[in-house]
Parts: sequence; structure tokens; C-alpha cells
Amino acid sequence: MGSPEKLGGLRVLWLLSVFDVALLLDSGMLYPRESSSREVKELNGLWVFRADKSSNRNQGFERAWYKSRLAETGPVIDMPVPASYNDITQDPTLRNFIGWVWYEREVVLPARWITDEGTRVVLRVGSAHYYSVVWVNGVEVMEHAGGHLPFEADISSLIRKDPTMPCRITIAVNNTLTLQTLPPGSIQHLNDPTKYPDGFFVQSIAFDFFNYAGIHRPVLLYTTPKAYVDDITVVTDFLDSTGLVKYNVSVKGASTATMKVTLMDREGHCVASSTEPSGVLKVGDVKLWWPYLMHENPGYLYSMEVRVTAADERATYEDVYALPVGIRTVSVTSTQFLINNKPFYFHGVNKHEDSDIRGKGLDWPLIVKDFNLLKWLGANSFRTSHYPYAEEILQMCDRHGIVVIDECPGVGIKDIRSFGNASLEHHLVVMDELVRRDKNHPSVVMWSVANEPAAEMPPAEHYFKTVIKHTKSLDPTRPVTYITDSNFARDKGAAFVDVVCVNSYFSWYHDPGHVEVIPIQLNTQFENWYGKYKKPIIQSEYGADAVPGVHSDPPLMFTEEYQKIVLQSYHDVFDQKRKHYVIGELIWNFADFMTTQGITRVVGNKKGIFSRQRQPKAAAFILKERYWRLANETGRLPYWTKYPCAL
Ligand code: BDP
Repeated sequence: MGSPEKLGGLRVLWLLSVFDVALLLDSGMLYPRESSSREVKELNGLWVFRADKSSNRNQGFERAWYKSRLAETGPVIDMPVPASYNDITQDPTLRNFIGWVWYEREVVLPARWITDEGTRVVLRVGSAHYYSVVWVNGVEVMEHAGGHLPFEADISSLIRKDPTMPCRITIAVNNTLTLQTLPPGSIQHLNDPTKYPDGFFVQSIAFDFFNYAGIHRPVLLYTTPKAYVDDITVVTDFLDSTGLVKYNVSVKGASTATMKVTLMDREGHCVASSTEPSGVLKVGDVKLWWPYLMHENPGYLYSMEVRVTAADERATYEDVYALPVGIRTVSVTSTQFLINNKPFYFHGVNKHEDSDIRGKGLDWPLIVKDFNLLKWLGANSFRTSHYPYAEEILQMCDRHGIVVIDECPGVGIKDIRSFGNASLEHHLVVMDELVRRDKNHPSVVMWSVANEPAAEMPPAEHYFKTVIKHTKSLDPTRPVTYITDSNFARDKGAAFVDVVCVNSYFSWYHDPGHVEVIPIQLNTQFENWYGKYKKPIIQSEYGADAVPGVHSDPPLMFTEEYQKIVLQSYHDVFDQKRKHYVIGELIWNFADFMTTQGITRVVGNKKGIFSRQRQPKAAAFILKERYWRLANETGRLPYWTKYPCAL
């Protein structure tokens, strides 16, 4: 054994060697935060809106709707941002609309933003589904492909062109999915005049949630000085009681800059500092970031304040950015998932961003309600099935200690044409964007690159090998997974992952009505996967639909009783296998959610343990009892959790 100093030195060397991130993207995507040098102006609220219902959906571009006020080129309606537009009006053609919709908002800017040449003004869209084009005062400033990640543009010079003009922001958003988008989809034109009206077409998708569209997350303007902190990357470790924070700051807008990096504890006391743009901060008597129910003080966050000063011939600029930092480690053995070197058992849920009226629009009351429900349930984790969730949600996870499997929108990859080069390249860019956005969240412990792709298709092996390898090169500190269905014989991707994640629906999609098959089939599933790969396994989905309020005993499918007995039958097997290599269970789903209309869906998917309005079904109480018991066995409950009902 080496001396602690020597081991510490090696640890620091290891830290220095990782995370020299090879992101292909040329700039950072820090969450916009106010500071003494940065202002934020939210543009949430009412926007002007029009769907382009012309037969080719292209009139907006042909007639250049972006060049003048939208109200001047046709009728407009009010549209809230953020929100999906689908469920806002009484118009059935808008609910099921496919094509371009146009949003517009005029903003009055503070005079200083326009006159001060030393200030950068950035326009940022949290997410818009799926393809977006953005103009400011009729000039295109950016385009973005992908419905779940942010994009931004520096609009400083544009707003200074004519200071007398208001700042008119136009955003055109198209929800059409193609074989190369993520998720993929395709358009079917149905031309038989004996069956369909003229120009009839539908969007086909191979995933099980409604393709809500619009501007789903906040749009805002923020400022930075001309020389600014463009990105920060943090990787953490610890040795005994010393925390290690490896950081790297990238500055733009100046060739040389002086730096002051200060790490502060919760009380605002400085615990470490540096004047280098990169290095390792050592934190004595470290307070580690722990998951909820694993420690009496979960979600501990330090604040890393980065202060950059740079000068040019005209002025001196100072930029300040404060990043929350949780110090923790993640690692995987052949049978365990370790957080801070202690075994972690995922007892959690799969979610969706989905609710009445708002669709997939960010909504604070809903977010806070969901976190209260997660805590009530005793859930310590969730998977962002089937796409990256809002940054605001991940920040809540960081603060509350809810562990996250962060999934990209690689869902419904079922057509062989979606395994081609164009798809693969886009998938890699999406992983770049996802890791760039979420790399510093302590709550994020694993990346998921896809859900239930058609893994049996010949190109799947190369495709997933490439995506997983790329993700590992972006972030060597977190395990990577992809989520497979229970079709063991056909799988081609699990060989490359660190943790095997399996979805199965025994006694539902197979052997419907026969819960007695669950123990045998689930046991076979686990033994097959572990036997072949010798990797820890998470049951990443299981469940059954229950229409709230529908009952029967003996249990019949779609009743609350059937959902309960399915869950309980799975739990018996989990309890045997978690002693060996099963490291988690995530129920499908936290809440009922909207899907495409179809004969197997009664106004959406009803596998929630809560209704879409977040009221518990009988299964929620089964799970609550189980999760608190698991927490008692595997974690360390904080004193106040003796009274979970008071939460
Ligand atoms: C799984 C999918 C999920 C579906 C679920 C279901 O991963 O998106 O919603 O089935 O059918 O296979 O309920």
C-alpha cells in the first residue's frame, strides 16, 4: 500500500487525465444564471402564433413571414411559452398538426444592452420540438435540429444595427420526424380518393408517447461581458476526507485573462481556491453529495465561483459565473453500482415530461408536485425516458439527491434506414449536446444512448458500438447503457454497455392475464443476461396499465388490482436477485401519459402508478411501502423521514 499522500497524488493524476473532453461542439452551453456581471430576461408568457396550414406547409417561407410582424401576414392567436401548442385550443387540426408553426414576440431591451459595446446579448431557447429556425428583426440567427436540448445565438451586433427598432424574435418550429431525426418517424401520404380526403397524410412513429410540439422550455435573453466564461467542466473524486474537484474553465472573447476560482460551502465560506484556468481543488473535511435516503444530508452542493478578468484596448471586463458542484464518485463492478464507493440500489421510476393542457411544456407547479410525490414514494432515482428533461428538473435532482439515468431521444429506432450514416452522425451530435449540457450535474450517474432499438438488425451492432464508444470518450467518468427489450436472443448492444438495462412486460404484452408466469420468466431473464454478460442489471421498465377507478377481484387486466399483483410478482424476484447482481428497479411509469391514439390506448398510456393528474392508484401504495422498506435496508434515513406521511 502506498502512503496516503502518494495515493492522493495518483488520484489527482488520474483526475487530470480524464475528461479532456473531446466535444465536437465549439462552445459551451452553461445554464444562464444571473450574477454581478450577467443579466437574464425571461421571455416566457404570451407569444403571437400561427400554424402554417397551407397544403405544402411552406407558405411562411415562401412569403417570408419572418420579415414583418406575423399579424401583418395573416391571422394570429395567443400562445403560451413554454407549452406544447397541441392541447391549448379547441381546434382539432392544431392538436394533430404536422408542419411549421410560427411564434413571435417583441421585446423591449434595456438601453444599456444596446449602447454598451462591451456587453454580449445572447438569445437562448431551452428546447423547441423538433426543428427550429430563429430570426431577429427578420435576420436569421440560428437553426437547430432536435427537440430536447438548448440552442443559442449571440445577437449583440444585430440589436445594435438600428437602436430605434424593437427586438422582434420569430421562431418557426417544425415537428415533422424523419428517418434521420431522433426520435425517428416518417410521413405517409395516403392518396386513395375513395378512402382519404385530398392531401391526407399522417406521421408514423414507433414510440409510445404523443409527439407534442412547440416551444417547450424557457426562451430568454442573457448578457455576458465581451470576455466571458464560455464553459466549465468539473469532475470530482475524494480520498478519505479530502474532496478533489478537477475543473477546466474555457474563456472566450479574450486571448489572455486572469482567473479566480473559489469553491464555497453551503454557508458561503471559501473552502478552496485557485488562480489557474484548470487544476484540482482540494477540499478538506469534504461533505459528499449523497442520494436521497442514502444519507441524512442528501444533495450537498458547493458553489464554484469563477471570476474572469480580461482587458482589450478599450476596457476591462469582468465575468462571474457560479456553478453548483456536488462531490461524489460513481463506479460499477460486475455486480454492483457504487456511489461514493457504497452500493447504490435504484428504487425509482421512469417519467415523461407530460401533463394536461401543457403537454411537454415546462411547468413549475408540476415539477415541484412531482418531486414531492417522488419523496413521498421513497423513490431515490429516475430515468429520463425517453429524451433529455429540462435542466431545471436536473437542478432539482442535484439539490434533492434524486439520482438520474440521463437518456437521449434515441427511442423508436426500428426502421433499418434509421441505422444509416446520417442517423448515426446525428446521434453522435445529440450525445455531444447532451453531455455538454448535463456533464456537471452530480445527480446524473449514467448515460443512456437509446431505448429498445431494433437491435436484431444487422447494422445495429456497429451503430451502438459507435454511439457508446463516442459517449465514453466524451465522458469517461460515467457508465453508459442502452435500454434493451427482453428479447435476449436478438440483442446486439449489451456487449458494449457498463450496466445492462432490461425492459419486460410479462403477463401483459406476453401471456396477457397470466401473472403466474412472471416468477419463471423474470428469473430466466435475469439468469440469461447475467450469465452471458456478467454485468449488473437494472430492471429499467416493468408494469401494467390500470384505468384509475376500475376494479376487479380476482384481478383482471386494466384494473388497479391487476397492476398491483403484477408489481408484487416482480418484486418477489427482485428481492431474490438483488442479493446478487440486480442493482435496481424502475417502474413504468410514474404517471399516466398521452400517446398517439390507437386501439391499445385509452386516452393515453395508463401504466402510471399516479394518474395524469398525479393522484395515486392502489399500486402507488404498494410501491411506497416497498421503497421505504428498501431505503431502511439499504440506506440511512434522515431523522425527518420517520414521518414520511408528513412530506
Ligand atoms: C416499453 C417502451 C415504453 C412504452 C411501454 C408500454 O419503452 O416507451 O410506453 O413499453 O408499452 O417497451 O407501456
